[in-house]
Amino acid sequence: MRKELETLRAEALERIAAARTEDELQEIRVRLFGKKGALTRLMKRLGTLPPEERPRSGELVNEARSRLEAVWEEKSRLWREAALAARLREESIDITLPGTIPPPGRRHPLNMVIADMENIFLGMGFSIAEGPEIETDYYNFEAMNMPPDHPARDMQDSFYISEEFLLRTQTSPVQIRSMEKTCPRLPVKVIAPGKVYRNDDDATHSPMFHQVEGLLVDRGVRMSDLKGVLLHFIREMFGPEREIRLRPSFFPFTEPSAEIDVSCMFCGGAGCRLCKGTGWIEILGAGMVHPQVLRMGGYDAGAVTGFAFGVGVERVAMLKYGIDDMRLLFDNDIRFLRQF
Ligand code: 2NL
Repeated sequence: MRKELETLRAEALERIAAARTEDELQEIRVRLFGKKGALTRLMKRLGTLPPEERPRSGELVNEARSRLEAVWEEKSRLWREAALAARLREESIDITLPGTIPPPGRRHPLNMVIADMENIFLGMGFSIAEGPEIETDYYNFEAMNMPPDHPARDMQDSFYISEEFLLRTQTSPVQIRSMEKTCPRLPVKVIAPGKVYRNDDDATHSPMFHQVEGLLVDRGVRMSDLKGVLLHFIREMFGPEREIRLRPSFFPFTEPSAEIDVSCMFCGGAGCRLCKGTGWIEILGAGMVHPQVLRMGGYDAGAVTGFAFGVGVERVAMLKYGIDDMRLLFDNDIRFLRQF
């Protein structure tokens, strides 16, 4: 038996040393130390030896077993370490390399135009007012001199949320709220930029668009003040050569009312495709605040007057940047937006 053990030990050491793959190494483990492995079988045979030989033989088998286990374990450990080292080498990164820098974002052209308008009116002493996009029927229509069933409501086909609430069709409710907040002090001098909503959707209308409205209420405000403020705005926006002209119009919330045209910024007024040969482009609606609207804002319409105007931001952006299709402003195509 001792001879057998010697041979087994020598062979096993050789096989461990010769093993080239993880599979081979695992197979050796099973064949040596497993339940039916060579060493286990020898151990079981100890019982068949004469009693006086058993202790010494047992010792020898155990000794061989721990030696072989140690050798096997050492080889296995070296392999595991080598495999780990290889993986670390492969996966290691150079943390001193510069990172990937995300391309910087930029302002949307509509927000650039809104910012321009804000700066122009801030320069004339106006404040910027904001308010909710979900409004009450009262602030959106009634306070603007459009009582229930007034036909002018049809011009602004609206998105109602309930009997009482709707998406605002203009930013005027913000200005009514400004009057309420400021009253009885003077002046009220605000612009209200923001999103507005109307139920139409085609090549030239989006159900959501942007508007900037302006309001000045004070003692002795006249139509000439409106003209001067809007002329300054237009020239800041479209260049010092621009002229404006006022045409009579109608809004329920202003009296008198006017459409304001700007001299064509493409042909300078000579007539071209953009201004349809007229030399003028419609750009704003405006007028003197209707006495009823002043009263709704808390003011004495006998003591104060005011002017108001509204301008579509999409329209201004299209004219300023020469965009011929409004939908481009809402598609969010980075190739388009990158140009501004
Ligand atoms: C347009 C142009 C306009 C107003 C808006 C306004 C606001 C108050 C009082 C009176 Cl608080 N008016 N805003 C005035 C004239 C025109 O927008 O084409 N709207 C349909």
